[in-house]
Amino acid sequence: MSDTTGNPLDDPATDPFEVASAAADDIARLTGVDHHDIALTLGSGWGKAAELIGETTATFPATEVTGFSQPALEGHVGTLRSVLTPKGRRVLVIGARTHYYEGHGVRRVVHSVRTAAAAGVRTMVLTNGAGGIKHTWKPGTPVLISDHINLTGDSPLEGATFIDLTDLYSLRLRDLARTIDPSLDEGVYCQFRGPQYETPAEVRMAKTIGGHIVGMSTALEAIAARQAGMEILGFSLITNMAAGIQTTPLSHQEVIDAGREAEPVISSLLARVIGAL
Ligand code: 8IG
Repeated sequence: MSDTTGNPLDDPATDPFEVASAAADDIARLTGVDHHDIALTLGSGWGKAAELIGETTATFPATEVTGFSQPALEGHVGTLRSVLTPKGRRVLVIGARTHYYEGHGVRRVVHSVRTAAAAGVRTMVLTNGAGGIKHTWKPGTPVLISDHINLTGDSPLEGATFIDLTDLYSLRLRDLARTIDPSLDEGVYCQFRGPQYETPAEVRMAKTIGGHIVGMSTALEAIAARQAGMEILGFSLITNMAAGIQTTPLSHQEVIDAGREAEPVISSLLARVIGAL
């Protein structure tokens, strides 16, 4: 089943959808909930939303679930939880993102999305911290993702799997989010491989090709979510102006600080949006 890493996803002979199905069984056992309706991946700055969505009925380390990796980064909590909303909907909150730059391959990157799908989820909410290209976006601004440009050169799809990505970030769900906060702006998310931030020239390129947000996650996850037939809502928290847009150098600390400051506001926004789903 698995090679020396102990993760079955690292064995090319393993079917990633079977691993996701085993992971969904683990989640059903650990939560006592055999079907989740919504999944929410928490990126930098969005962590407090989980408490506001509803009542947490189970919390456990992601490492107890088949195929999940240890978190690479402090500030990325490796926890999964099951939350019951006031409307009676079950939300799987994923605080355990595996990033592409970790170098474990795209199967591990999208495993949480495929697991959510196997757990019955139909609505996938993806959040991240990211750099902003629009000058009007100050650090701490939440924005909707309207579309993406995948600059990783990779894909979660294997073989001749031709998948339509029109309306990947559901217009219906973006409109619904704007009924909660009409001031929400939106933009095109460019996924770079990372982990280095962009050069100013790369940010100018992203802007020229139609990008407004630069990040290191989400696009590959959204592709996998679409493959699984889920409806997708994407939010970026602009934690910094992209390189060259601001004059000062980027730092991870700046990202953490902006996230911390914006957290109460964006978490309540996210909770209200999820309440309306
Ligand atoms: I937070 O400026 C965060 N993540 N690629 N560029 C990229 N990813 C990011 C950035 C950024 N800020």
